[in-house]
Amino acid sequence: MTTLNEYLDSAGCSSELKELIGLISMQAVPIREAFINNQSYSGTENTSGDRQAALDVWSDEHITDALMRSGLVSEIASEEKPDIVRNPKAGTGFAVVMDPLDGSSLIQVNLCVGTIVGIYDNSNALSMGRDLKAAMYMLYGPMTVLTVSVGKGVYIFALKSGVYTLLDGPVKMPEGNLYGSGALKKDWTEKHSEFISAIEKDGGKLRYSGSFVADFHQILKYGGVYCYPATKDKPEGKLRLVYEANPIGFIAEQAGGLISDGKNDLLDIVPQKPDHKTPIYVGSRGIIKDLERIMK
Ligand code: AHM
Ligand code: MG
Repeated sequence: MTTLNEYLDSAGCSSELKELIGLISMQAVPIREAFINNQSYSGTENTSGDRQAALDVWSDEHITDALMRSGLVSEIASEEKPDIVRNPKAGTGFAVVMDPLDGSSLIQVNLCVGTIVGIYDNSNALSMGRDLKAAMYMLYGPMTVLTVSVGKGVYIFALKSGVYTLLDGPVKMPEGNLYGSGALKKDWTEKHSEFISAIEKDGGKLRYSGSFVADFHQILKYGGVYCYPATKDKPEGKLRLVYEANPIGFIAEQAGGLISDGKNDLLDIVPQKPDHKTPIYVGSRGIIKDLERIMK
């Protein structure tokens, strides 16, 4: 059985990148342990105005602490913090972007949530997604699973007795028929409604949990599309380019899929600010191409 370390060696990762991916992936253990004592809301909001769950705050502080102590990272941009955290002493040039706990409205109902992370090696957390050196997410489902790409395909590992071992990969996203869309239907734009109707006519099967990372994981494996669209009142949508779209988009593209705002490949957009929001459509290549035709 190939371990995560063995895979990263075979993919030609530097020892620093391997150490960083290893360190982040192992934070799944304490985060999982923390679920039981962090079931409430914290009474605070993040910069996007979302209510923060206690586990959002706990995971953010926990991962930030581990990264700062490692001395491996010079910039950390987190969905749960208004400002980028800097460590001028770090000499490696890694910048980490993260959503420490995505899908946090599902914590109290014990549905699948996860941690999304992107790694740049240019000391700049506000880079476009295409410049990512690596992207990964840990899913806290029945198993703890790590999906990772270092720009050489996508691989999935499962955590067993403290070691990540290969479960699947290289993963190729098929042209499947799953779809899920966020936002209230009454607020959808005409073009978005047209796109969803076309999918439904084609035999699309609805799957939407409210956890982007978990919803994306099934699109990665089965194919289809996850959307959080622009709405009539919020043209920029809800989700964030830096913490959510870029790492997931990088993984989607590495698996043969695409990510778009309806018109442009999101991986080519330079973030204007840490909490830059964007409409998101991510999934199978053919469906995203159809979407872009409809949205034109
Ligand atoms: P979070 O990072 O605070 O959890 O917010 C992002 C989440 C996504 O995981 C999910 O797809 C979306 O927000 C769900 O929003 P809604 O409840 O409006 O459908
Ligand atoms: Mg999120």
